[in-house]
Parts: sequence; C-alpha cells; structure tokens
Amino acid sequence: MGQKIAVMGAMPEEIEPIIAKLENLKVTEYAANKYYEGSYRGKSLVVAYSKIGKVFATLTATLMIERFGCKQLLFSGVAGAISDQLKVGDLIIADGLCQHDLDITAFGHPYGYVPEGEVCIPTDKKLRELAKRVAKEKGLILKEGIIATGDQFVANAERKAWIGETFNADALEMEGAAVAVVCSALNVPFFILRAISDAADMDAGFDFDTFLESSAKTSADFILSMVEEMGK
Ligand code: 4EZ
Repeated sequence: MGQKIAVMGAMPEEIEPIIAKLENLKVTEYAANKYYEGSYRGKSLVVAYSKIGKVFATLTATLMIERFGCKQLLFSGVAGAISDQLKVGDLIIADGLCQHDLDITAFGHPYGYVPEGEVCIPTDKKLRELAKRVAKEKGLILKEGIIATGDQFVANAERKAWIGETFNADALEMEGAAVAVVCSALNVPFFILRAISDAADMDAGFDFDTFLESSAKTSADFILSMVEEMGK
C-alpha cells in the first residue's frame, strides 16, 4: 500500500472527517494521545490531532515520523485570515511558515529567527503542485502564501497587522511552523493546508466557534482528494 502518510490536525474537528473515511481502523494510544492507522483509497494513513499549540504539534509530528514511520506529512485545519483577500471558508496552502512569537530581537536578530534556524521554512514543492492540480480539477480556489504560527489565539487587529507586516504573512494559526521545524529537520516532505475560520480580529472568538466545523471539513475534504491523487 505504499509508504505511510501522516495526516495531522490540532483539534478533533480538524481530523474527524478524515478518520470517518478510514478502513481497517486501528487505534493506538501513545504519549497521552490517540493515533488512528488505516487505509484510504489504497493508501496507508496515520491520522492524529496534536492538541493546540506549537509544543503539542512538535510532539505529534515527531512521533508520526519516528514511531509510526510516516514518510510524508499533510496538515489539515483552520486559520485566522490576515490578508483581506481571504474570507471564511477559503483555502490557503503555506509556501512557508514562520514563528511570529519567537523573539530574541534584544540580540539584534530579526523576529522569528534563532541561530541555526530559519525565519521562514518552505513546504514541499511537489505536494504544493499536487494541491494546485487537485484544486484545478475540482474547480476550487486555492490561495498560497506565508502562514505565521504562534502560541496565541490572535483576536486583535493590531497584533494581526504587525504579524502581517513583519512576516509578510497571509494567515495565522498555532501549529504549522512547529510541524515545519520537525519535518525539515527529519527530511520529511510536508504540506500545510488551512481553511479560514475567522479574521483574527475582535470578532475572531465568535467567528471561530461559528465556522470551525464547516471550515475544518472544507480543509479535510481537500486533503482526502489529495491523498487519492498521491503517488499517481
Ligand atoms: C490554532 N487554531 C485555533 C485554535 C483555537 C480555541 C479552543 C487555528 C486558528 C487560529 N489560531 C484559527 N483562527 C486563529 C486565530 N485567530 N489565531 C490563532 O491553530 C482553539
């Protein structure tokens, strides 16, 4: 059935539509989490939600690769929009990810940078191209841009504008850059997809609650279409 593909989210809502489609489901409890192994359209998947934030995302991404043997990783979830071109339900793929809350500027370094790291970590080009092909086939609009990650739910127009200006970011969330750090260090091709749930402004909390489920489903459905096309 080919090499194992990790499909990761942060919250149950982000991966439930994918788990619902798995055949020969096997659930493994490990490191205070559940890992769902199964197959979809002849591909072997390992699916899990990490819990929210960079630390949990690092743990889960690492285990999916090191313990479960995944050779590629796809992240599915929701995000807050920075770009005013992005509306609730729109899909965006990251071409690069940065950590907006990483700050050793006191030593003259740029925001998001630590020695021996990089401000912006690029995602796998082949997976991005696959996503664009799938979007075209399905007649879906897929935006591409920088996604900024931090351990904050941003619901503040000023903070959002600062992140947009500082990192040239189009959307923000709380896990993507952590996954990027793990996968780039371990040489695992990875892909980050998000559907917009809110605009990271003063209404973000309310909008997030309203649109989490529908936007998470939009993202998950796209990931399933991509999995179907992988290795073809
Ligand atoms: C984090 N995720 C939100 C988790 C919020 C509340 C119980 C995505 C996200 C996000 N992250 C959607 N909108 C966001 C925003 N405005 N700021 C940060 O990945 C859990």
